Amino acid sequence: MNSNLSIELVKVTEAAALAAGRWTGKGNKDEADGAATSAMRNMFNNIQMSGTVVIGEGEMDEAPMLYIGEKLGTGDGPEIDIAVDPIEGTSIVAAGTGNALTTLAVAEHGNLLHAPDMYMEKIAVGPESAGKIDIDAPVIENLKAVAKAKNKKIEDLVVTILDRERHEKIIQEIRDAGAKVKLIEAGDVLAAIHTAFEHSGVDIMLGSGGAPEGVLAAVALKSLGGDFQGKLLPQTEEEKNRLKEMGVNDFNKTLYMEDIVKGDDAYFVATGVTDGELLRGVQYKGDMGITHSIVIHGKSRSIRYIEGQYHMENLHF
Ligand code: VTB
Repeated sequence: MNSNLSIELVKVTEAAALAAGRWTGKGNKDEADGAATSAMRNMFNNIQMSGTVVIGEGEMDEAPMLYIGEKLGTGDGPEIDIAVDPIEGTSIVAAGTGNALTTLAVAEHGNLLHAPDMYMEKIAVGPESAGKIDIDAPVIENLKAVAKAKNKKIEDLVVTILDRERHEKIIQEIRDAGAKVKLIEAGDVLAAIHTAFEHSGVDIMLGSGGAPEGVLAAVALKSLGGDFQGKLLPQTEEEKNRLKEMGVNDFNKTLYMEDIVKGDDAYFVATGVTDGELLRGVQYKGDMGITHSIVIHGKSRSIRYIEGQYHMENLHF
């Protein structure tokens, strides 16, 4: 993909963050999500590409914008598949707490898993532990492997996991092994990515979250040299039927990195909405809106941090 695409893509997440940031701390996650989605879609449509949403806000009949299958862009550029999460952590934005993002990933047509909106069991690690994890192994085995790869004691490992009742057993297993648990309220895309950044202090992410979020995290981690494995967890007959329609009959299949994102020509882009450990949130001052973004590109193994300074009156989304 043309590298000029990266700046076009960052404009998309910046616009979504500037729109969503107005809703920070207002207790209204739907308005925040709507504002981000609409800004994202408008900005996408300026890009010279023939894009298709493969992971979006829902099926065509469920979402008016950024639905799965929606065509984006001018239609006369490269064929690109797009995964979007206009706000990763709508509840965070509503509460005004930390680590909410606007995020997207793109890859050449056919290279992203079409993960339906259901749960996925996940394991994510940074580069040192890549190739050493196994989602099918007991928690203790993965902790031992990561501790060895990172030359740490198990007692010093930090494991992030969503703070949910469904994780009670696995949290106990982590604690029984002696490792530290870092509970998060929301946002497992960023939690997974943190494992690739030493300064986050996090070594591994475990537990289940959204399957679409799993694909976004996998794109980033692949480019960062980390590792990610997932398993779809259909909860109902309807979800099982969805998978059958998609040609997935073995629900228990382990999805490795290459099953989730093929090749390396993929971009992961995110802009902070609220302040976080990786990115600052949107700041408004006078007429100005200031954003902080990250662009990660697999092929060039590059990471760019971009600050955007906008005159809000010039933005039309
Ligand atoms: C998951 C997780 C996301 O929402 O989708 C979660 O992947 C919703 O899961 O990062 P629950 O049903 O457990 O609340 C996020 O945390 C935020 O979108």
